[in-house]
Parts: sequence; structure tokens; C-alpha cells
Amino acid sequence: MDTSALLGNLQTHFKLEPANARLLIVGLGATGYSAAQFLQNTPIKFAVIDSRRNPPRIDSLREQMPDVPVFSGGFDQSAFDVATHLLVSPGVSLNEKAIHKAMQAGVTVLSDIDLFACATDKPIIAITGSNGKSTVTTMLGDMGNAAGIKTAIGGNLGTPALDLLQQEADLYVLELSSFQLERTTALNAKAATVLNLSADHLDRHDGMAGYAHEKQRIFRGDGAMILNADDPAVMAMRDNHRTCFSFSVQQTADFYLKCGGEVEQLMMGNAVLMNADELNLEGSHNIANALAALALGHAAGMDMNAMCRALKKFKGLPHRMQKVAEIAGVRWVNDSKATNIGACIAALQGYSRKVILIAGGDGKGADMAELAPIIKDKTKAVILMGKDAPLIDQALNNCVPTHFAGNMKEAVKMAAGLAATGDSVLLSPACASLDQYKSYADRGNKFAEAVLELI
Ligand code: UMA
Ligand code: ADP
Repeated sequence: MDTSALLGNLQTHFKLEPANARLLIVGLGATGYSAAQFLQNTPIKFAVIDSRRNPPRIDSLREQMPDVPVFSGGFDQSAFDVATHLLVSPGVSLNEKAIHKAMQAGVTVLSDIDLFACATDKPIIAITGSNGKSTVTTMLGDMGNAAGIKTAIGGNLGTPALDLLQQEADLYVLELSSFQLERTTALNAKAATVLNLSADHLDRHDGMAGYAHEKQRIFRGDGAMILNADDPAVMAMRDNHRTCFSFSVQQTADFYLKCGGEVEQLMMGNAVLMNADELNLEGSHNIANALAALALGHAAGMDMNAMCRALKKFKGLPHRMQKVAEIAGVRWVNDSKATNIGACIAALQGYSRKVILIAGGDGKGADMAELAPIIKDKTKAVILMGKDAPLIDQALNNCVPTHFAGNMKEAVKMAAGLAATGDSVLLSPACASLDQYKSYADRGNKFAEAVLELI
């Protein structure tokens, strides 16, 4: 798209005219930097502000864009006072005093996703939900490319949306967080989904209702809505005037899992798409993810055979129900990305064999008692570690035996002592990792290393 079309879109959606607009990019992380790089090639005047004294990309910004004003070490009100528009990074709350004040004074807030939507006329598939976003986004990237459509994937997944524009794709697949959606108005995705809703990030949103409201913003516009028939809170978002496709692993839907026969099958209406055991993925939640991806791809016009081919090859993302090893009949699975209760419950639900669960870390204030019923049903022991181990132990209320481990090596050794042939050992912490590890990936790697030492 050329610059004049972009400027036309920005004028329509945000009354942004280069002659008198002063845009302030709030936050100099991946998002802020991508926005600065993008705006540098337009006539729009902008500045950058970050509350951190030394934000991550300040040196490269100063070097590459010496004329762009940069403020750091706090949100200086004077920078906000001269702005007509704020592009606020997802890590910054809209309740920040300076932002709140600016909004009250009539300053328009937008996101990098808005800028992206105004800068392309290529179709966009948009994906949100509490869990499964990265998996479904990656599946769609593979499906699109298998179907011969140049497909680029990014957003919350890692590559900022605006950086994707350098890839000249014919289809963009965006993973979007509630933080990104909360400040996005210009998106009109060809197909969009809310995969599921369970408690997360409630410290930044106005309770569950507020969180659901921000997620629902993904359906702005007139594209197809892909809805999880097994999640009533998602189904409540359905708009009957729009094209809608439902998906389900529990009941008949537009895309669903057919059970009861010799083999379980993924269906579209009466048509068999593939057998469930052709997916190389653990857990019924991943069948839900595959069905959601098929529905999104179908709504975006992808060839069904090509999509199924890509799904059969999809090996899953690291640290999400990833099989590490099978040792003496015990299966070891790394689900370190399960940083909330919903993901841990989904992981356990998929098991028919008995599980020894390794969990714990920073519970982010969630009510761990919600885990007790499924833990009672699926596990024979739980090994707890990290900051909230005592709290989880209390919440489980002796429903199964619990053990405490100081570190991952110790946890794995304990699990090896408890597991018998036919069992699984699952790392699915239901907690963030930052109290003991650099990241969820670091935690998952430490688990895999300790398991492989058992061989
Ligand atoms: N920060 C400040 N002051 C500022 C700006 C940021 O203290 O002025 C802090 C934030 O509070 C946060 C950190 O800096 O702790 C990063 O915030 P950011 O907005 O600069 O983040 P980016 O580097 O732009 O990365 C963001 C997403 N991060 C967040 O939403 C926190 C990335 O998702 C995303 O990949 C990237 O944009 C590209 O789109 C990460 C994430 O953790 C993976 N997302 C959360 C999640 O998945 O649960 C929502
Ligand atoms: P997100 O990007 O939303 O965090 P991921 O695909 O990275 O999602 O998966 C995060 C965690 O959620 C992993 O532990 C994974 O096993 C689990 N998970 C994936 N899909 C689902 C789903 N549909 N429902 C519940 N949990 C899921």
C-alpha cells in the first residue's frame, strides 16, 4: 500500500493529519521500536517516551533516528501535553496517570495493530484467547504456506506486526493479546477467533467481564467469527448477522471431533477431514486448536487438503505438551508454557494414564483450589516447587500426596522415584516461572536436561 492510502486510512480512523499531528510512542520495547521504524518512512511527526531509565532499544533508536525526540526515566507530562495521538505499547497500562489525563483531554489512543491495519489491504487472520494463541497462529502460518499463500505470522507471538510488512506477504496471521486489543479500533480481520476464556492478567483488566470485553474487540469489523462451541463465554460473542463457524471437541459443530467410532475424526459438517491420531500433538485441547485453525483457514479461503497436510506435519511448539523422552515405559512431557490454571487443567484433561505432575512457581494471585478436582482425578502425586508451592499445597487440601522440591533436578529425581511403567510425568506448572527461572523456556529446558540425565 502506498503512503497516501495509509494516510487516508489514518485520517478516516483517527483524524490523524501529518500537517498538525504529533504522535507520541509510549514504550520503547519491540512494539515501540517497530512503530518508530515504520513512522520514519512517513511524513508523520513523532516522539518516543519510556518510563524506564534505560529502555532496551534506546541506543539504536538514537543512532538510527537522531532527529526523533526521546524521553526516558519516567512519563514526563509535558511530552503528553503536546501530543495529539498516543501509540501505547502493550506492556503499558492505559491507567497510567499521564495517559489517563491525555485521554481525558481528548488525545486519541491507538496501537501498533491499528497502524498495521491502516497500512495493509492484505487479508488478516486474528487470533486471541487465554490459551492456544501461539499454537493456532503457527498452525495457520504452516497451513497458509502449504496452500500456496505467502503467509506471515507475528504480533504477540514475537515479531511485532509492523515488522511483518517487510515480508511482502499475501496473508497476515496475528496473535493478539488482551493488552493489544484493548487499544485497537481499526482492525477488520477477514477471520478472527477468541479460542477460549479463563482467568489471566486480571491485575490489568476490570475483572473477568472487563477481560472478556477486551478480547471481544478482535471481532470488530465484518469478517468471519470463529467461535468455541464448548466455551459459553465465547459463544455469547456470536453475532448472527455475520458469517460464523463454530468448533468443538465435545459436540457437533461446524468443525468438530467425532467420537464413538473406531477412530476419532476431525469433521467439517458431514465430511471427514482427517483422523485425530494423525495429529502429532498431545492433549484434546490441541485437537480444539487444530479445529479452530481449520475453521479460520477455511474462512480465509485456504485449500482444505493443503491445510490437513500441514496439520499432519505440525510437531507443536517447544514447551507446550512436548514429549521429552520415554524411559522405562514412563513418558516425560514438558508443558512449561502452562503459566496459568487453564493451561494446566487442559493438559491434565488429555490424559488417560496416571500422571505425576510437577507444578508451582508464581501463581499471580490465582485461586489454586480450582486445580484440585482434576488433580484428584488424573494424578497420583504432585511435586511442588517455587514461590507459591506452600499455597498450592494448601489449596489441594491433601487430595493427592504432595512433595516439595527445591529445584528442577530434585523434582525430576523425585518424579522418577514415584513413576511406574505406564505413567506420565508432566511439567505443567500453572504458574509463571520468573521467581526461579529467566523464562518459561529456561524452566522447560532445565526440565528436559534433568530428564535426559536419567537415561
Ligand atoms: N515497560 C515499562 N515502561 C515503558 C514501557 C514498557 O516499564 O515505558 C515495561 C512493561 O511493563 C513490560 C516491558 O516493559 O514489563 C515490555 O513492555 P512492552 O510494551 O515494551 O513490550 P514489547 O517489547 O513491545 O513486547 C510486546 C509484548 N509484550 C507485552 O505485552 C508485555 C510481546 O508479548 C510481543 O511479543 C511484542 O509486543 C510484539 O508484538 C510478550 C508477552 O509477554 C511475549 N505478552 C503477554 C502474554 O503473552 O501473556 C501479553
Ligand atoms: P498462548 O499463546 O495463548 O499462551 P500457547 O499455544 O503458547 O498459547 O500455549 C500455552 C499453554 O496453554 C501451553 O501450556 C499449552 O499446552 C496450553 N494450551 C494450548 N492450547 C490450549 C487450549 N486450547 N486450551 C487450554 N490450554 C491450551
